[in-house]
Amino acid sequence: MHLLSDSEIERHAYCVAQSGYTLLDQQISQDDIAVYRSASEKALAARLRRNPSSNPACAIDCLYTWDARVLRILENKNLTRLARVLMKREIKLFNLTAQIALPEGEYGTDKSKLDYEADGDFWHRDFPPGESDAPLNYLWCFTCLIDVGPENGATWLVPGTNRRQHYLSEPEHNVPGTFPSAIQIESKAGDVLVIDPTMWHEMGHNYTNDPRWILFLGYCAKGLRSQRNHWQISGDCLRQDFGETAHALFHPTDGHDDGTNNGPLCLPDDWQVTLE
Ligand SMILES: O=C(O)CCC(=O)C(=O)O
Repeated sequence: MHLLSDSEIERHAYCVAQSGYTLLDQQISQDDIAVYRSASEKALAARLRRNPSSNPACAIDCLYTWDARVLRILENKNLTRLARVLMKREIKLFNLTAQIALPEGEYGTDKSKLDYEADGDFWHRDFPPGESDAPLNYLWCFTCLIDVGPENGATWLVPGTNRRQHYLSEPEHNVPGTFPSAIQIESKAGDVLVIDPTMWHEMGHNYTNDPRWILFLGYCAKGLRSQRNHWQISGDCLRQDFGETAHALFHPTDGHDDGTNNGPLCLPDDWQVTLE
């Protein structure tokens, strides 16, 4: 991975602040793509065994439980530097997830035919936009594990909708239809699409026969609640191998009760969660 200069990081941060997104090319090696892909495949197979779903949008939390080597993405200094510049404070892990767009014919139904009140991953903001000059609280990094384009479910974005002063009357979440200025981001395996999750975005349709594989890495500012209690879920065994960065990103010392999502987790059968 090529370490970006401080001015390149500043330039990416500027794009996220102004447009809501940026694209960092070729951030991970072929080896890492293979590791993250195989962990995602294992997680997906287990998910489909337990819960055959008709929803083409499939997110499997805590991907590191399927292969500890997935934690290598946390060592990417370009991503952590960018997150710190945008949040202007210490950061921690929000979630590390296999973010999969299933082929709509094979496993799922056509996304456009889903009930939009169900969780179909239609247009949404993950959080309301903050004040325009406030540092970000959350940052999403989508690492492509396959070339991604309009045919296999590339992410759609509405640039600039992260900026509060730009909205007039707020559209409703998940309502079908599109935004006239929406764009779909094409990227190569190894590229990372970074977005401010307060912007309007949605997963595209996957018209191919293969799943679209993305590794989702979400950061939040320390002091906020992350999506899962990663410290507890990672367990003693995995924690022994944490490098300094993983330790800092998982550590629960900010006194908040992590786990904004208490829904069921898909973990390997023999996984031991350490309750503290
Ligand atoms: O998978 C995608 O393309 C979009 C994911 C998404 O909407 C989200 O993580 O909030």
